[in-house]
Amino acid sequence: MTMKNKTATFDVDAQKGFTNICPKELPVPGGETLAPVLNAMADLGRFRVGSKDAHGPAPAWASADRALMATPTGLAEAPLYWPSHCVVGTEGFELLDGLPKPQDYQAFVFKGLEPGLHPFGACYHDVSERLSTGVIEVLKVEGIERVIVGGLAFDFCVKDTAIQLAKAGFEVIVVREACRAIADESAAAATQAMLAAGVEIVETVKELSERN
Ligand code: VGL
Repeated sequence: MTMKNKTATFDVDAQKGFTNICPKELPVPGGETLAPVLNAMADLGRFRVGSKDAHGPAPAWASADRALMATPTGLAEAPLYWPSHCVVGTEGFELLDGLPKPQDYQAFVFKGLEPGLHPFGACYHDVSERLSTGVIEVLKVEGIERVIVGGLAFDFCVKDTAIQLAKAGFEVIVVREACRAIADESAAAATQAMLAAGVEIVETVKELSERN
């Protein structure tokens, strides 16, 4: 098998709720621009995986007070306050225009529906990483060894998904131009955490495509 045959790509939470299209949710600067680069990234793999934040209307962690954003809730399984975002059935729940529909991916994860659980990584439904979403198992059954990751946001859901995949034994590469971050400070911390977990970070799809 060629390496491409053993490679999956993962579009993490590439949703309108993380863009300026939905300014009352969690707009990540530049988030709305990612569809073309995620589509180019997908050409590097055989198996394309996506995830969505799929929240209900009134979860325990939601606060309209933006001053509370990313501050602790005291809840172990929903640790930080966020403005309500990616509510099932709203525009913020939709994938970015230009991406495939969820049903056109090879595997797709919906996470965060349970009101008391706000996971970041797409591999587990819970923060304590006990309840698998099944995506690690699917990738293993498919013979995938390497996962290339992009999406929103670099400093939260992309970071945790990449680290979970690395812990599960995959070679993980995050493509920086295929991600946008909520804030510079958390992006710097996320970079350090991913490197410490053995995740590789490259700048562009092009440099990866020229590698093999
Ligand atoms: C995310 C903050 C809150 C993300 C989700 O997808 O990175 N960040 N919920």
